[in-house]
Parts: sequence; structure tokens; C-alpha cells
Amino acid sequence: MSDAVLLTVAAVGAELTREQQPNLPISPEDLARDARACEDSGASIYHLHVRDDEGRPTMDVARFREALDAIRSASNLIVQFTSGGDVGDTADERIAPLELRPDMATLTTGTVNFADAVFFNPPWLIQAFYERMRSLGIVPEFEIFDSGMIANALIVAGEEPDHHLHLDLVLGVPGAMPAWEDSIDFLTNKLPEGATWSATGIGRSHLLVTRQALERGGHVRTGFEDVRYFARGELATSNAQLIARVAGMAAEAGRRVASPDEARAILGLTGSSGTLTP
Ligand code: KMH
Ligand code: ZN
Repeated sequence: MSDAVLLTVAAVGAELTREQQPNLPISPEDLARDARACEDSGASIYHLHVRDDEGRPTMDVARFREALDAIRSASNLIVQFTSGGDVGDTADERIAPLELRPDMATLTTGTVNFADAVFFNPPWLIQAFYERMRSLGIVPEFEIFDSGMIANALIVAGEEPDHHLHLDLVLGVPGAMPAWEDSIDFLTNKLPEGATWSATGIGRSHLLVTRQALERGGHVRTGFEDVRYFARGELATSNAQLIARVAGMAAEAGRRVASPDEARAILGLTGSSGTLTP
């Protein structure tokens, strides 16, 4: 089991509002401060969604550019764009920001119910997004909301992918795979040798999933996108607070947090442009 643990901060998301979470980072200045504090607390990857001036989720390329510049100028974090966006976004909108060549981007490999909506990821979209990422040298992080998505990820990547395979298990979205006691063991048993994985539990399942991932040698995602409360009835004060909690849990589990550069080495990234190592 690797002792180094990659901590991803899913800092913004598309669903949460400022009314629900007053500490949600939105402006480039907010994002820069947030990224710096998260790196200081142990994060190595910043999973990025952006918002417009009114705080609504957007896939506007200019907004992503501002955010990317802000995060890169304030931190050494790996920047991972969402390609999932919000459930209502079109494929064209979701793929557009990739032209900015973030280090990584998410790729959800299947359609799934998502609370009271449908998160639409048919085979043609998965293939098109994957090819676009690879043509730009972007390393995908496969987002696994349900078990069939692992099979689809392995199909799209092929038998000998020219990049490191990394998957993120997202458990507990209403309508998708719950964070059952054995969900992580079931899913990770299906992964090919050499693949790395992180996990996150949405809402109440967050700490159970975090603990299981740490004990099993996995990596961890946390942040406002996944968890709004620090404790029952107590809103989290910042993404950095959530990262610091996981860093503490990692230490208790005998793991240490990876620096962003260590994370780059583990994920087969070099530099800040997402260039691949062979
Ligand atoms: N907002 C969800 C519909 C991702 O970032 O790639 C999709 C999502 C996944 O958040
Ligand atoms: Zn996301």
C-alpha cells in the first residue's frame, strides 16, 4: 500500500449555492485564496467548476481561463477541470474549456440519475470527450458514480492506454451507487493492476468513505462539492478545513499527504501542462 495519499479538493461544484454555503469560493480572488489554503493544508489536486457573477454554474471558457490563471498563480496544485458541468449543460458547453489544457479533466463514463435529474453521458460523448482530452495531452480522471462506469472507462481507455489510469469513486449521489459498506471493495476489485483510485462520499457518507479509502491505500476527494457540513448542523468554514480534516485522518491511518509534485509523479503528469510521461 502506498503511504502517500493524494487529496483532491472539489471546491466549488455546480449544485451548491452561496445561500447554502456562504464560504463557497466564486471569484478568481476567492479561488486563488482557496487554492493556496488547500495546498497548505495538504491538497494536491484542485477539481474546478466555475460560476458566473451571479454565482450560477457556467462552462464559459473565459471564466475557466481566469480561474486557472488565479489558481496557478497562487498555488502549485494540479488543476483538474470538470467536464461534467451542471446536469443541464450541453456536450459542446462541457467540452469547450478543455482547450485551455488543464493538467487533468474529469470524465464520467456513463449516464446516471442525479438527484431529480439525469446526468447524460452516452457512449458517443464519452468517446468524443476522451479523444479531445488525449489530443490535448490532458490526463482524464474517470468519475465512477456506478459500477458499469468502470467497464466503460476501461473500454474507452483501451487495453494499453498511453496515460496513467486514475479513477475517482463518487458514492452516495441520490440515484447513483450508494456508499454501502462494501461498495469500495466491490469497485476496487474490478480495477486493473497499476490503476490508482480516489474516493469520495457525498453528504453523510463522507467520513465512512474517506476512512475506507485511507485504510485501503486509496486517495481521497473532499470539498464543498461533496460535503457542506463539517459536523451535524455545523457548516464547514472552508475547503481548507475539510482538507485538513482528511490530512489528520490520513496521519491516523499511517498515511502521509503527497505534495503536488509527488502527485504529478504518481499520476504520470509532468510540469504544469499535463504533458505525459511514457
Ligand atoms: N455536477 C455533476 C452533474 C464532474 O465534475 O465531472 C457532474 C460533476 C462531475 O460534477
Ligand atoms: Zn465536479
